[in-house]
Amino acid sequence: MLILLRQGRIGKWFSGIGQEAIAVGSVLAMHDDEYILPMHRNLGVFTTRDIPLSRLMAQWQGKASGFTKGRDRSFHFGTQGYKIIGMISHLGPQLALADGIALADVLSNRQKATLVFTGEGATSEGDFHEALNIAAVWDLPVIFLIENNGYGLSTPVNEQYRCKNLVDKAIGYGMEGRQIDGNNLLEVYHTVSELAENMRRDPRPVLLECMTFRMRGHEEASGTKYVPQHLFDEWKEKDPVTNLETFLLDENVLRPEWVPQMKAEFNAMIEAEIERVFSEPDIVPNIETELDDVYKLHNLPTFQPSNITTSKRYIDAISDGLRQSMRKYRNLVIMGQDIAEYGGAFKITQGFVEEFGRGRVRNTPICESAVVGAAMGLALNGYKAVMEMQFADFVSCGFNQIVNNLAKTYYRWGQDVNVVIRMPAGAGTGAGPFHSQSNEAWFTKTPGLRVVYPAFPDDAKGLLMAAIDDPNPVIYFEHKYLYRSITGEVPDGDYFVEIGKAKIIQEGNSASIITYGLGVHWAMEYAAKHPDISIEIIDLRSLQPWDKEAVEQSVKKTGRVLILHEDTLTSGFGSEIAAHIAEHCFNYLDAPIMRCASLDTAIPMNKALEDQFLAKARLEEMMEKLLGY
Ligand SMILES: Cc1ncc(C[n+]2csc(CCOP(=O)(O)OP(=O)(O)O)c2C)c(N)n1
Ligand SMILES: [Mg+2]
Repeated sequence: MLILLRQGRIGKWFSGIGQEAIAVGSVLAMHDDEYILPMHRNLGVFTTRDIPLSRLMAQWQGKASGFTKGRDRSFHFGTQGYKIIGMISHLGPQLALADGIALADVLSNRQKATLVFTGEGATSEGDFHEALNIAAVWDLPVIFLIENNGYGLSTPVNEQYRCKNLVDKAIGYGMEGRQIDGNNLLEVYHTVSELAENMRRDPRPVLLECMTFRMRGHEEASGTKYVPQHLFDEWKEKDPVTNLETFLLDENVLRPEWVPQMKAEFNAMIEAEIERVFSEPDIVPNIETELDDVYKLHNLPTFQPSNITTSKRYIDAISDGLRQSMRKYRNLVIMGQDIAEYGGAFKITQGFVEEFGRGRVRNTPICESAVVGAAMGLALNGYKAVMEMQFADFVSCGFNQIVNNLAKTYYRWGQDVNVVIRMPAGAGTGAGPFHSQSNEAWFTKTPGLRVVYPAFPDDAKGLLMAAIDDPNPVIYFEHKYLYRSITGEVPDGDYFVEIGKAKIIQEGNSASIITYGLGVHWAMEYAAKHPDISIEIIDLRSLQPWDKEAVEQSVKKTGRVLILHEDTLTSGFGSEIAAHIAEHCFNYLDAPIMRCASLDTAIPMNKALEDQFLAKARLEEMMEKLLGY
């Protein structure tokens, strides 16, 4: 790779020179069907799992025969065939995926261990803490392997952490820790073998700190000026490859004359594989292919909605959808804070532990990021996962895992991630800035996520069951104010509502109100108060994808449109709808497109302030403007 770099034939390269024994030794110690989650310096993981060099090279060069159709770089890919789950750039998020993978193994009694890598630098990320803590609390068979190579880019360990040894942190998590010589292949191999063997029978996590040194720059372009020369001199003596070679020669395992011959054979093989890739034609960009690969195609199961319906509150319909899904999919796990015996902050999972057990109904520590990560890990290893955010506001603590891992994985390497995040959202209860936000627009912006927002009990059940059935990640909004304030008939048994389809709540000719969530009920209240005006109300139900056709049809019929939502005005989802209508229905409009949204402030607690903040306060006035134009 260094030669190719000098020749200008490849781009960035993160060298693992000096650290080879860790990746190679640890992967050799794992069973072939156990998952490995490597980092950017771990070429040895991929070669030890026998991925053909040509395929790796194609991945690095962004060729079609790589693993990501040219969409992601170097080691940023996963492959179920080789049981390797690659990283995203953010480093730390890898660690929690291992938790979920291991959890799936434990729940299915598979007696497997999972190995995940991190550099010592990335141990400073909160992800490290959250992932180790969950693994400890849940007794997950994960080997958290730290490659301590002395530097994180230019930052030496004394500027990274203050403890003497990173392995000491194991004590704080209540797990076993080991520190070993990472430059000794046999020591790495034997340690990991012993640990994995033990953990398969007696599931629990271990922190393994492998001491090593980075003999090159962070990546080749970043140089090594910040590393004192004496460190290179000292560690050169401990080079894992030359030391292994000497050891094997001393032990008469290798004969001296074999060495040049073996090296020549490898060189020839490497060159042949590389040349094959360089002669592969480049990818020809095609917009359709790219857009088609953002979501996995999915058809709802065929089902006959039951004729028997039961009158249910919105909250009970959510509970019903969740319970029905738990019965239907034996591989569904739900996780969240206080959701087990306590039944969740809103009691949606009350009685679930009794029916489904603590394995599938899991209380979590307060660590949103790692729980989203674990949900993804479960999905990578054959499960479905639903995570309950205690309040939608707290999703900010799991944001990275959602927008970078859940959302992008299918596009990046074709792996679907069947995760639903339940989001108790919205205002009306005087709960203030951190318990009442409408944050759907944080997610509608991110390709790869589906976003749904039911306004009625039947849709709440149908969209939840559809979300759980769908292999794509779904952000499921549920409005807290609606929980106990509305009731409706809900079909018993399986019930699915297609994601992406709006519903006409009432037909009309004078104006359209396009809305969703609590806004639907504001619009209905307005229409009931003005029976003389012929209002059409469209409940979008889904925001990503959203039903453009239903909106266009309505606007073409009425010629006047108000977009109403509880979220704040600027860059709220209404902006997207308004832009679409302007572009596609301009000729049909008899008045400017209007938006009625909440004030561009944080949401205040005081009831009078909250009322003033909410879009509803301006609905009468906006409608008057629209109709009078
Ligand atoms: C969240 C995040 N912050 C910063 C970076 C930039 N970055 C990439 S690798 C790296 C150093 C990582 O150091 P370490 O974890 O010790 O791994 P090493 O490179 O030494 O193998 C940094 C700062 C990043 N990729 N992600
Ligand atoms: Mg490092």
